[in-house]
Parts: sequence; C-alpha cells; structure tokens
Amino acid sequence: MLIKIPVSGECREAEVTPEAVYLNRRRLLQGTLLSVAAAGVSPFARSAERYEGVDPAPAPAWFTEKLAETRWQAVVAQGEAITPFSDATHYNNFYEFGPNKGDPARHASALKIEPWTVIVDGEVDKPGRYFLEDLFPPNRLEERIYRLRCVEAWSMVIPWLGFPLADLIRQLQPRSSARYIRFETAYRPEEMRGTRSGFALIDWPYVEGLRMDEAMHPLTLLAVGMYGRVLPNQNGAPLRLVVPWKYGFKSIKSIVRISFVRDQPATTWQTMAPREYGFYANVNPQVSHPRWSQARERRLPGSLFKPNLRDTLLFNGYAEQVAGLYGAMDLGKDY
Ligand SMILES: Nc1nc2c(c(=O)[nH]1)N[C@H]1C(S)=C(S)[C@@H](COP(=O)(O)O)O[C@H]1N2
Ligand SMILES: [Mo]
Repeated sequence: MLIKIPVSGECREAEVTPEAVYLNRRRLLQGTLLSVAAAGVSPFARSAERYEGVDPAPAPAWFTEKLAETRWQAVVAQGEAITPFSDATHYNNFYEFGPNKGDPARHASALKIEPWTVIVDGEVDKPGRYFLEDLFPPNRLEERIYRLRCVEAWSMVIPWLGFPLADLIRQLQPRSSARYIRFETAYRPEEMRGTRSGFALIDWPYVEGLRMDEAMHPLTLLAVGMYGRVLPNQNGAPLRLVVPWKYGFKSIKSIVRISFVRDQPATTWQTMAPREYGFYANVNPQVSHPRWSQARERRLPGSLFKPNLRDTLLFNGYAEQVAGLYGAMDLGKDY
C-alpha cells in the first residue's frame, strides 16, 4: 500500500544527496552493476554500501529479501547531514545495558535476538505470540531519514529501515475499545547487565505507549534496520519504534510485547519523574524541561569547540504533518 507523506518536510533523494548523504559513490556504482548483472535486482536497491563506514553485518534471509525492494522515502529538511554511522551506534541511550552513552555499544551484543517473538494482546482480534518474520506486513521496507531529538537536548539524523506501524495495526485488527498502544522491551537480566545493577530507579521492563491516532500516523515507524543494514543491538534490534516528532525516549527498543489497551498506559519515564517527562513528550522548544531549556539542541557529531548548536523545532520539524493530532490540547500542560 502506498502512503503519501505530504508537504514540506518531504524532499527527494536528489535534494538530500550532495552535501548531506554520506554515500560511497564508487562502491555504489560497482555494487549496482554487479547486482543487476547477477540477480536483476533493482539498481535503486539500498544497502549498507550506500553509507560510509557501515559494517553490513550478516542479516537474516527475510531482511535481505525485503532490502532488495526497499522504497525510499526521505522525510528530512534540506541540507541536514545524516549522522555518521559510528556516532549513531556509539552514542546511545539503552539503560538496560548501562547508564553511559558508550555502554550499549559495549554490552548490547549479549542480547540474543534470534529467534525473536512478540506477544500481541489486549483489545485486538488477532492476539498471539508471533515470530518477528510473521509479524511483517507484506509490504516492502521503506527507508526514512528522520531527525531524532533526545530530551537531553542532543539530536541526530538517522536513515531507518522499517514499515509504518499503521500497517501492522491494521493487520492485527484492534477493537474500537483500543484507544492506546502499549509497548514493552525485553527484560532479560542475564543478557542485560544494566538491569542487574542497582542503577536507575527504572522499574523494568521499559514501557512506552502511544495514543491510537499517533500510532496510526504515517510517520510512525517500526524499524528493523538503519543505514541499509539490520539494526545493531545497541539501537534496539531486532524491532524498535521510531516516532520522530517526540523525544527519543518514546522510541522504545527491542520490543517483545504490543498491547492494545483502553486506558493511557503508565510509561517508564513518566512514571519515574512525572514532572519532568510527560506521556506525550512532543518535541517543543517552548516547553522547558524543569532543569534545562529545550529551545536549542546539539546536533551530533560535535565537539567541545564546535558544539554544533541549532534551534529546536516544534514537533521536531514535523509540525505540518502532526500538529493536527493535538488541535485542542494545551501543549504546556500535556507535555
Ligand atoms: N528499551 C529502551 N528503549 C529506549 C531507551 C532505553 O533506555 N531503553 N532509551 C530511549 C532514549 S532516551 C533515546 S534518546 C533513544 C535513543 O536511540 P538510539 O540509541 O538508537 O539513538 O532510545 C530510546 N529507547
Ligand atoms: Mo533520550
């Protein structure tokens, strides 16, 4: 099914490419000729080779098959560079593996991701325990380049591979009583050293949620890859949520359970510090965190001498697409 993502946030590949996308052109050309000759694969198929410095990593068959048909859909403002792969994979928040930005890259490989199952339950006609491969809508994967804005005031630009959450929701047939979706991350102390330490007052498993209309919005993605390859464990393999107009903590990683529920779910950060982190968590430069301003952000990579600051945009720059979801809401109150 074709979704049309309208308006100004959208731009064509050609507009992003020159200064923005870290393409390895020579390898791309060679790779294209080879794959066309060998297998008749679309010359526009994307793969890790298109990005500089990306280790392609062995991928399961379902991923490789889908990759050949991946559809490009860039949703990012013009002139913004894609964050280098090494930064996107070595500066992470994934508290299950430790509190420091380097911990996930060091420790997330302990997470066993094959086989992976996801429980679907609640107000839904097709509940069950699904293997990841069986959960996929029949559509192609799409590549989406989105800004990721953390509530800690740093940001990146990441090319995700995935499919719209809406496609999966339609397939699972929620009942009209389902007004919210609740997501749960794996909780495996054996494999997740951050959950073993006394650190963090986090009450595992990590939980996030969306209102149904937010979940159905065409920008909301379930990602299985990034930079043309499978998701690295530290980025939430094998299945994570990406909600680009909300602070990064909404984009829950390594999902093992999707529940359709009547009431707004209690989510991890909101439960821990309700005055600091709301359920909605829409990116908003005018609504400060109690301890810091959200008006600006540090675009990674940066350095002490060149912090690469930029203004934070309402809804992280996706206002035209998503502001309508919040028409009557007071964004200062429902932060
Ligand atoms: N399960 C889980 N999901 C999580 C987190 C986490 O600690 N645990 N951190 C969140 C936060 S705060 C951010 S900013 C993003 C970071 O995603 P990235 O590491 O892929 O950039 O993941 C989010 N998803
Ligand atoms: Mo974050």
